[in-house]
Amino acid sequence: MNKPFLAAAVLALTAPFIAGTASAQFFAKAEDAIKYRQGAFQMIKAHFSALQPVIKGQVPYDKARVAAEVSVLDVISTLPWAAFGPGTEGGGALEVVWSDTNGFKAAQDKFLASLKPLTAAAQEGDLNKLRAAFVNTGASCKACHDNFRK
Ligand code: ASC
Repeated sequence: MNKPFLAAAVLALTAPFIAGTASAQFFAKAEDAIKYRQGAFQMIKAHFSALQPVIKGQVPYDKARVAAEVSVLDVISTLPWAAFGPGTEGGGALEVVWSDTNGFKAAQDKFLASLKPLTAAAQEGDLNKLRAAFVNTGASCKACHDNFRK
């Protein structure tokens, strides 16, 4: 394989990642999109739950660790949504995800917006603010599960 061809091939394969992380057309099969979003939600759950002992006062508040955890959440919270493209119905998602796209988008936005005060509290190092923001984010998780998940 000559070099220009290889470079073009690599670009063609990686372009979807560059153009739009997890853009819907990246997934070859619906099943791939379902697995991707479920994996992303598992990571979100793991990193959100990691804050719980701090929130509950079961471990001492370590500002740097919490801030690092929240910055991971800020990134991974953006990942699942593009994997709910047309034709990827299934998994744990209710049909309403695809029939009420505005409602689903609003629920996503609420979750993403809830991370802003969480991030601010984590950077400030204020445990009381962190607690309030954590509860608010958890409520946005639950609201979306109640309305859009089986
Ligand atoms: C979690 C988790 C969720 C949310 C939700 C909040 O820790 O895994 O899905 O909080 O249960 O009500």
